[in-house]
Amino acid sequence: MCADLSKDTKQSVEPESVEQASQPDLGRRGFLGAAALAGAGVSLGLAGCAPGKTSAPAETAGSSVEVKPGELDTYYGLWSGGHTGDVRVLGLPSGRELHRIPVFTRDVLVGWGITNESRQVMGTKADGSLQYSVGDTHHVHGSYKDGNYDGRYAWVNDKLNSRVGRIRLDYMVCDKITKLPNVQGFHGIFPDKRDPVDPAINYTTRVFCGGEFATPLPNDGRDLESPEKYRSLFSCVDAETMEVRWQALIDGNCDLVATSYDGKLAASNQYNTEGGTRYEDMMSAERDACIFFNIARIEQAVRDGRYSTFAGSKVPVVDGTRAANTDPATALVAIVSVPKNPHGVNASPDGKYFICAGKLSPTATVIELQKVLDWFDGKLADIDAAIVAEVELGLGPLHTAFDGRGNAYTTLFLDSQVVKWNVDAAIRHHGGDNAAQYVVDRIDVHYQPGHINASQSETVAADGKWLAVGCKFSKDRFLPIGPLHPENEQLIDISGDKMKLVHEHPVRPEPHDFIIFKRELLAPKMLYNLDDFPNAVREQKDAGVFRNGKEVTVKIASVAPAFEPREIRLKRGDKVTLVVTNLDKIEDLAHGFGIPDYDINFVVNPQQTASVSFVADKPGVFWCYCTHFCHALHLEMRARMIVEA
Ligand code: CUK
Ligand code: CUA
Ligand code: CA
Repeated sequence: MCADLSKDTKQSVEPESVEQASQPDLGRRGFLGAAALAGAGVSLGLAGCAPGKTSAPAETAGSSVEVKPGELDTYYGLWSGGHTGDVRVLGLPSGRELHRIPVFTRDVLVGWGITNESRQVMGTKADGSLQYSVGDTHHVHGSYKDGNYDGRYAWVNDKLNSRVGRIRLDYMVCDKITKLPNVQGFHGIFPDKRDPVDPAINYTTRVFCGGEFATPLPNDGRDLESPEKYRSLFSCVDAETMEVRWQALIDGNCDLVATSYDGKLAASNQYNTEGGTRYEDMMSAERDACIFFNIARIEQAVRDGRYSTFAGSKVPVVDGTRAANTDPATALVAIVSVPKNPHGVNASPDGKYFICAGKLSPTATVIELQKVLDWFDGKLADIDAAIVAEVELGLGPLHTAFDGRGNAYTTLFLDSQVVKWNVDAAIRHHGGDNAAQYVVDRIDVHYQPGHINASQSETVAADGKWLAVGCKFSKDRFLPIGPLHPENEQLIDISGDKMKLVHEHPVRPEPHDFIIFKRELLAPKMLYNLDDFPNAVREQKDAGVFRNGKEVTVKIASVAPAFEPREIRLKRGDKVTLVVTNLDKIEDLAHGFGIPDYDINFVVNPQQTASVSFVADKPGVFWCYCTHFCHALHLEMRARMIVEA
């Protein structure tokens, strides 16, 4: 342990020696082929497993990461849950998980996917069953105003079934889910930060969604064996209505998405400009691209009727393919060349640059926003001249965060490191100033980091305090729990010149991206409002069993520690809708409603109403009970449901 600590100390005190030890010989290793990538990943993985190699404890004693019992965190974090289909809410710097917001998949804790209200948001088929039961969230981003989060909404993607979920941040619940037509592998998502033309609209009105997997369009069984006809779509979703406003047809694919601070551009890195349908084909070209969408021009094209549609969708589709966009005067997109299979595109908080990480290239490419706009305006002849730096960082660069002081922090998946580098110095270096040292610091993380984000990173208020890293492998960092390891989330203090690893915690796989913002930017409501529920049972006297033939409505009011009514008499075969309103007005006084053998359980928060529908197909006595501890007489809080044979 002491040896490990000394290693950590060395890292922060003697940077040169660490640089020497960890700086990859980029000139020699250069670009990685697919085989090299796989090989390097495996060998690094095994090295990480060697006993005694790592496990340096977090420096907790006296460090500012500690949030004492009873104290509150100073930042919120919104984390994608991964293939659990939800969003996690964390407090930072403690890293304590405060909540999980179910979005695309059922959550039996609160009854998401069980109550009628949540099923309506999730979408059901004609037979009443849920449209989808699995999901895969990767990226979550908040709505903006004046370049900072405004606490209204967050959006999250479902890569598996190409859905966008919107979360109302006042109640921290998902209120809308939109399915993107003709899209498979919906991956990157980013809201715009203001309107591209109307300066009065200084807040988010659009959400951009990148389609990662190209398919035949429409994907209905035709063109299966014609990969040259496979295309993908970049979609724009209206932030308020959540309807898809338009889509842009592109060659190759989209991966991640970023937006400019002036609202004019949305960008997506493309790793498969080859249009390959086979693994090797996607890595055959030396360079791929970052595609920039000119939002004002695309929306003008839609207004002018310059679009087509695909069968099964009324959404206007503009032509964003290479061949159709060679003339800058009319182009809807600009395509900047970046090295082999990039991953991640991030907009710097000064509003000037987009940074694409190399993944298969050890580089980051810095693209200047103004130069891309100049190309559209006919002032820059070669779009690739928008690249102002392409610098070597290390092996497997994936995602980049910012501290608001001109530094970028990029994860190096293969090197298991975070590299801190100075963007201006990188630009000078690229411009021929070999003396410009752009790498400021490196730190080992454990292990193979994917996403990274800093407090307030992609806002005008980037504050350079904390950096969180989502490590995809935890290997030996935690007690063994069998074959499926947790992932490792690490927290780095970036307030000083040197990065300092201060905390880590295991997390159930597998989150990807996240945002961290000041707690003042969010003001969650702690009670619901009965007026928001048209079906609310407003008073105890309104409760009861109301029959209309075989259709029965059961209206239940809950006031701790009792339900009203306490007896529900039904006949076998009744079609029942059971509505529960929690009339308690006290914060934190939630009730649950579980019906044995009917596969029903859900939570009703103070002043909330929730309902379920079922057929009373099992005769007998069913003690419906409160499943959420609410009162000393919580166990007695029951209603007897009688189903007559
Ligand atoms: S992707 Cu997961 S590490 Cu889906 Cu954002 Cu890069
Ligand atoms: Cu109500 Cu427990
Ligand atoms: Ca490629």
